[in-house]
Amino acid sequence: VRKDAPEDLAPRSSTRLIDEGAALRASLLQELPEIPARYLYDDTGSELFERITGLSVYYQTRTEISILERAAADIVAHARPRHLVELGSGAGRKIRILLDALRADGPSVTCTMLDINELFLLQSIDRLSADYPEFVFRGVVGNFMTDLGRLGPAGGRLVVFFAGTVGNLHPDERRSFLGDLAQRMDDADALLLGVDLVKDPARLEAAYDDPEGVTAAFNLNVLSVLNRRFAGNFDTSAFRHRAFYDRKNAWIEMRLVATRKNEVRLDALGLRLAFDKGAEIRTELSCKFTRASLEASAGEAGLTIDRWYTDPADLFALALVRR
Ligand code: AVI
Repeated sequence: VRKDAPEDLAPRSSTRLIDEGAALRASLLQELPEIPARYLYDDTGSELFERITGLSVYYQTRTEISILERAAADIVAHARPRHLVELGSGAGRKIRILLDALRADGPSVTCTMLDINELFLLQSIDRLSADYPEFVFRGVVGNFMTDLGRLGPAGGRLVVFFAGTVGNLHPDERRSFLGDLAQRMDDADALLLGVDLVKDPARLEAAYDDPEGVTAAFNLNVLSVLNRRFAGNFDTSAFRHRAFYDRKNAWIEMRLVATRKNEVRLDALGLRLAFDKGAEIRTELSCKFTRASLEASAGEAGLTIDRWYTDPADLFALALVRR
C-alpha cells in the first residue's frame, strides 16, 4: 500500500492556492455568479453525497452498480487491464465489482485511486487493501482536471470514471479533460465512463430535489466551505436550494437562491458581494447524454466508444472508450 508517497500526498503549493482564489473570485463576479462544483466536496459534502447515492429518487448509483455487475466480466475481457485507475473514487464501492472480476480472471493488477478528499481516499484504500491483499493500491490526492499526469505511465491501463461525474464538467472543461486524457492514453489503454442519460425531465428534477432535503443540504453546504476556506460570512439561512433541467443544454443546474437581500464578505478574496432577494448562484451542472452526444464529445478528443452498456430502462450507461 503506497498511501503516503511524498509526491502523492504533498501539500498544495501556495501558487496553486493563489490561482485558485483568483479563479473563484472571477467566477463569483460573473453575471450569473458561480461556485465551481468541486467546492461541494469537503468532508461534510462528501458524506452528504454518499447519502444522496442511497436515496430512492437518485436512481443513478444503484443503476450504475447493476450495469457494472452485469458487464464487469465483459469489460475485463475486452480491456485486459494491468493497471486500474479510478478517478474521483469516493467510497470505492464500484471498483470492487471490477476487482472481483479481475480476481476471477487471474492477472494481478495495481490500482491507483485519485480523489480530492484525502480522508475518504485513505479510508477506502485501507478497506480495499484489507479485502484484496493480492492487489497493490496507491492513493493520489488530487483533481482529475489537473493531476492526470500523476497517474503512472500509459499502457494496459483501464481508467474508470464512474457516477456520471464527467457530466459535472462544463462543456469546455469536458473538452479539455477528455483531450488531456486521450493524449495520455495509448492503444492498449481504455476508459470506462459512467454517464447519466437524457430522460423525462420530471424524473431528472426529482433526482436533484429529494423530499428529505439531503440534496438541499449538500448544495447549501458549499457556502460553509467558502466561509471556512476564504474567510467568508455567507449566512446559509439566506439562501435556498433550486434544481432544474435545461432541455436545450441537456443538463441539470443546481443553484442557490437568495431568500432575502443580503451582503457577503469573502476576506481572503478581498471580495464583497451584494445579493438582492431572488438573486442566484450557480453551484453545479450535471450534463445528461445520449449515445450520440457522448460519441460526439469523445470524438472531438479522438476517442471512440468501443462498447456501450446500459440498463433495461436506459437510465444510465457505461461506455468503454478507446483511442
Ligand atoms: C457526482 N455527481 C455525478 C452528482 C450528479 O448527479 O451530478 C452530484 C450530485 N449533485 C446533486 N446530486 C448529486
